[in-house]
Amino acid sequence: MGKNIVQKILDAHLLDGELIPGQEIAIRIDQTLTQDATGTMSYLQFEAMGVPRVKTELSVSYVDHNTLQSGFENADDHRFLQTVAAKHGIYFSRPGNGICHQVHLERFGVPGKTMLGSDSHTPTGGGIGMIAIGAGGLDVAVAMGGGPFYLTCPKVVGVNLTGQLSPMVSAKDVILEVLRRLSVKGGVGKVIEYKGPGVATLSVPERATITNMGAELGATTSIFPSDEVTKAFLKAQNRESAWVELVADSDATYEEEITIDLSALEPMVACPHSPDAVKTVTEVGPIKVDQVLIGSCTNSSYSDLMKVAGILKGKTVHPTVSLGIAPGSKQVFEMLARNGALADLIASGARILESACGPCIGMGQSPNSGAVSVRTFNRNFEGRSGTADAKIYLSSPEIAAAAAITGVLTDPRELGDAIEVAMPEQFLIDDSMVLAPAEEGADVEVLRGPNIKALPINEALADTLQAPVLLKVGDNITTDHIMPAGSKILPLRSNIPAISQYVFSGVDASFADRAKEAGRGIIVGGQNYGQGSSREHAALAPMYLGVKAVITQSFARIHRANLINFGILPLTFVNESDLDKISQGDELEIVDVTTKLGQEEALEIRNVTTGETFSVRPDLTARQIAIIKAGGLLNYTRLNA
Ligand code: MIC
Ligand code: SF4
Repeated sequence: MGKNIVQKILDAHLLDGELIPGQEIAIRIDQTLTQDATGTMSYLQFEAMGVPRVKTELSVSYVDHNTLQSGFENADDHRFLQTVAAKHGIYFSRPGNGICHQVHLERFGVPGKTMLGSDSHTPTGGGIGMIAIGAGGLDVAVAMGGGPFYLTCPKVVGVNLTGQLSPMVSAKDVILEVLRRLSVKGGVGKVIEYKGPGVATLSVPERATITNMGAELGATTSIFPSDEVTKAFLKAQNRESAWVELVADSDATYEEEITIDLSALEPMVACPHSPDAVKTVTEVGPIKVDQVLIGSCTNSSYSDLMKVAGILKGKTVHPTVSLGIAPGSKQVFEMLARNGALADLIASGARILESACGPCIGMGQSPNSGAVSVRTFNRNFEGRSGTADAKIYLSSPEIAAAAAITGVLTDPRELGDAIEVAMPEQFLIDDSMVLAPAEEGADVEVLRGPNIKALPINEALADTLQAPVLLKVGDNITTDHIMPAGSKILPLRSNIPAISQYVFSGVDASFADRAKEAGRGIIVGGQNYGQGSSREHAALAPMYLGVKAVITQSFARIHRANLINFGILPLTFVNESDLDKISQGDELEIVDVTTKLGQEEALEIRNVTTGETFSVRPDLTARQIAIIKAGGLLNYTRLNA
């Protein structure tokens, strides 16, 4: 029987299990990437494993999230990352070189390979035909040490692309259409594989925009074929030898299929506060815009910014709009500078920002109170911008540039002639900001500033779990709710005692104090708990505060895996309505939990406060049960070493 691309790559990397959707499989990981905000923990964990050199084909450590350096903390983190990379065989992409996903696509991505990244937008690599998956830093550390990556074998959704995008309609509109149809949890347990005649009409950076934001579907990853377009992109990056052809067999099958006619798409935006609240620009109408931000790992490629420059050329930013532009990489930035497009951007009044994540993760450029901000980014969760009541719309670069000039949300087709940008035949290649590791790691001293604190280690699971419900929340709680980012909190990513003070701080300011006082606790939530980022701090910091279990109606993939990695029990209600049987403050009890895990499909929980009982499902594999019992993956790895 014919295979789709996902089956081909997984098959070639399969170490354990069978490719049957829903079953746990283990795969070999060829490449890893980390970024600074998750990387410090990941490398501390890697060090704790005692492996001298990474065992992957390629591992890269990027610094892109936290480059404000408003205190010594970030700079200390960067120095730690640089030295730890040199010691253990990891390439180091210096701050200034660009956003991890953009740089990786340009300089390192290889079709047909697997990649694990400690960032949820790692699937950007699917644009070049990789199986690129976002995971917690600990999973990435294990992969660097040569260990397998365990995942639930996904279903494969075939997205058949037909037709061709109309002028001023872009790749962003394609992924917004997918989000509109499937929703932020529509991709859970699935990989989205793009196919059909429309694929050949999309460039690699356009494909990467689509696979990047596939993360917002909750999908395991997304992937495009590797074809002549991929080959031309790699050739233009002087990397033609990395190309292999990768297409689905003609009789390949898919668990689900949908068709998108590219010709029928219109300019769209995701409205506040969810990436799937998608409407056409016409439907939303000409609302007043206060801020426009262009960049992020979704939309900061050379062609994206050339289109923006084309639209802004000879125009002035509207007097009531603040326009910020962050090129995705040094390559993009330098090419714009050399060809004059940067001058057009500057002349228009754009505020040029560093090649980094910046405002996407709340590091600067928070908009004014109540602002409408149009951004080419991938997430518009409430508060993520740093301004609690700001309203963020996610759009293509074309829409963003149009709004910057007119001051209102504008269909870019109204601006007149479309801007066409051809893919360059040759990108500007200069890898001087990527440092190769030392030949002899033993000679390298790892430099740790005072911001690098020891890893907290969990205790083994107790036989009876009795704890108070510290917090009860609703649906679609994001990791930004659980462990916020932003310029005050991000510098504390390598300091768990300090950062844990901010757990749920935007939801309930007294959470951390309450947890510390109780010494242990349970969190209760609704659907899709933990959606969004891969940050394991959203599990690690609650663990530090004594959280033992999270009970919800459903979980997002990466967060659930992170909970297990840190020894927190992820439980789902057998009857979803039992959520109503719990109030914040209730004392819950599970007796003989260590014995029952693995023996019984459902566990009984007694609400000690009300006397009621209800059932929950752990849905854990034997390996995951062993990890939880040990108090997390690090303890488990040590026990089994
Ligand atoms: C994000 O977009 O939320 C981040 C910041 O890139 C995170 C990683 C992190 O929190 O460090 C992600 O998406 O995984
Ligand atoms: Fe950086 Fe934003 Fe992309 Fe996350 S989503 S990697 S913060 S640019």
